[in-house]
Amino acid sequence: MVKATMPEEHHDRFQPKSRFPGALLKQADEELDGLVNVLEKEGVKVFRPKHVDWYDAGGYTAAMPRDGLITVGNTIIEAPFSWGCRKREIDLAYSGLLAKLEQAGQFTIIRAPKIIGADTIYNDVGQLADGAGETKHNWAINNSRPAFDAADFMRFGKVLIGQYSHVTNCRGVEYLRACIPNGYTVEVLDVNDPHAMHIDATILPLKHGLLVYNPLRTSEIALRKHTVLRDWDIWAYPFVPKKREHPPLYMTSEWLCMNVLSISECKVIVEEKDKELAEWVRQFGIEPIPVPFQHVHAIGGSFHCATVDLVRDDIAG
Ligand code: DAV
Repeated sequence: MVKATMPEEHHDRFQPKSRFPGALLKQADEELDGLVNVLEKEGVKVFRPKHVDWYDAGGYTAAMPRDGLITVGNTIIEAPFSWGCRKREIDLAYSGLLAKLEQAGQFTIIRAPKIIGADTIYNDVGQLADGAGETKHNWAINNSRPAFDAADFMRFGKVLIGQYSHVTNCRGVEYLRACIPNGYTVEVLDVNDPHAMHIDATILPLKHGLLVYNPLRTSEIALRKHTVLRDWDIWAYPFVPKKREHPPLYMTSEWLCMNVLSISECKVIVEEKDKELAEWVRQFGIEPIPVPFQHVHAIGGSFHCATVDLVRDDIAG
């Protein structure tokens, strides 16, 4: 899994009981607080996860809720993670909040199914597993049980568009289809990404009717096959993202620059150093809100990964 999805120079970090550097975490915490301030100023109600000592608990982080939870209408679905070290993430950091939302009658929560017996999802990988024939790569997981990360899917009105990846298998897609409320569907995008893990540095819906895609991973032709996107204005990401040394991107590619957070039809939160992107979105009547976030990047994601929206104004159905 690590070899398939992480930048090679950081593979040795991915060991049990391997801490992120303390100074980096401190700065990442400050950046997260800064993001919360900005969101609240913009009128967004923000919940934070419970603090968990992941070193003791034997996990990784709960800083990326986009991977573990997806909201579809009034239903919040917990992802059946494939990574062993992530299986308790929602339980330990988010279950209190989920229980409150459920008790308030606002949401139905579907918790991930328990795995009975040994988890065999990594057994005999390296060749296409049974039932994975429609996918192209030799994924790091087989199809022995449902697995997906929520960040492999995005919702466009009543249609969820997703991808197969090193963490999402065919049974995972079927499981998600079975969980979503009536009237919603799941479609799989044709993505060419041998390192695929999460679709939110591959497609970026900036607002209703306007989508940016990563031209190394997918194409306008592939996107237009999805009826919901037929009339959208579709753009290839217009810049070549710069590689960077510090703070390190332990777990992601430089395409993390696409992992911005649209908070309305006319405002998007972008990393403060991504000045080109910030200027570029203005032509669409979108105001960029620059926020420093490079230390959070090191933990595995940017603004989209580090948040999960529960309720949004319904702009277009
Ligand atoms: O392209 O490195 C970033 C998304 C992480 N949740 C990438 C994927």
